[in-house]
Amino acid sequence: MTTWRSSQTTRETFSSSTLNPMKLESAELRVLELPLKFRFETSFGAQTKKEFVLLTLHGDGLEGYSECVTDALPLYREETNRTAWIMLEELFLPLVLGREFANPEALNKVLEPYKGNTMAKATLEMAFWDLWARSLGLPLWKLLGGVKSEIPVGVSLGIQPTVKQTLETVQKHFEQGYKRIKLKIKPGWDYQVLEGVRAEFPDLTLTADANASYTLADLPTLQRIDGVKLDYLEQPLAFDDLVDHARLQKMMHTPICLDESIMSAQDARKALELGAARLINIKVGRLGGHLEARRTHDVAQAFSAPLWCGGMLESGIGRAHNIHLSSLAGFSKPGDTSSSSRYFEQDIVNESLEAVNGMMPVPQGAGIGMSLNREFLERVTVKKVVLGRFNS
Ligand code: OSB
Ligand code: MG
Repeated sequence: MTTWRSSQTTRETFSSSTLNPMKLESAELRVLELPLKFRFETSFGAQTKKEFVLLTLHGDGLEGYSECVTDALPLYREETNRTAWIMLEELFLPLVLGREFANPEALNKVLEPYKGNTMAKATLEMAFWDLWARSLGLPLWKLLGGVKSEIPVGVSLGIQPTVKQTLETVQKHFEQGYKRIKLKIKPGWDYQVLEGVRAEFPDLTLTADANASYTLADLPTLQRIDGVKLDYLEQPLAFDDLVDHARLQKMMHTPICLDESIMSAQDARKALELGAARLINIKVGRLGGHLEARRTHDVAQAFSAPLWCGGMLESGIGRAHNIHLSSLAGFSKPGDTSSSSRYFEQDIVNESLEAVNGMMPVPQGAGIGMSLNREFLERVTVKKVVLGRFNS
């Protein structure tokens, strides 16, 4: 019987475990379309629905679930729903179906030679973690080495038509107890709105996310933003840049947090070493899965850099994965995984994921602790394929 003395003990025990090899028998890929309750506008575009790929893995009479964080278009990073679907259907799933894996490390070895496509890879790895954790009868957070039973969360608020509307939505979420408010900004919609919110909410933990929409030519604007007392400024410069971020950080007091630029634990190490960022936004779906997310967490901790868990407007499946990961000790700042009911009238899971006073409980059931609402799932499915049932 294993005892849970520390996250390290948990990691070693289960990373090397061959207790429960899992044979992957078949997989189901779906594209789902969920209407959003609000129009979500960022510097790269606006969306009114969440279109995403859902993966179910079957093995040992159990199911494991994950969702891919890609969107229809490559506006955040390069991958899209279609590229992820192709990589999963034509390469990654055929490589693993019919095979047995001792643990997620063994599964990842198969994916490792293939460059990039971290969002597609994460989808497979995350579903495997869920399935494997269910087969062990343990909640995912324990296997990952989590230490918290609830996590602090904030909200990410899209660009509003006016400053007045921004103040209203900030007020509403502030009253709901969210621990941090992040505002999306873009050139032409930045200092004025941030300053307006700061004037009304002098003590609010406020941040801004530019989603890569500035360059060093915008330095005068960025230095004005530096006066708003943001907790941090997220991804001001290009999605693939570290060097200019390091230059910018030298010219600003506000800590820079990188999101898009960090695709691996090595990227985090390089960014922190260069001074391109002082904080990291971890997204398991961007980093290629829980193992790489955990390595990124460990790198940030080694640099004493704060980190937090981002979101991509996930349904209850991806949201639950994010919450389990956020239970690790290094997630010192509030994440973006707010209540599911903020985003969707109806989620695809039966369990609720609701924050109370800015604290989100970590699900305690086996795996991610989520079950699918089958009837609703069918209604929102726009494409479906089953793989491997006859060739394993
Ligand atoms: O940059 O963090 C981001 C949503 C889609 C794409 C990128 C980002 C976001 C968010 C929303 O900020 C976070 C959430 O509420 O899930
Ligand atoms: Mg971001």
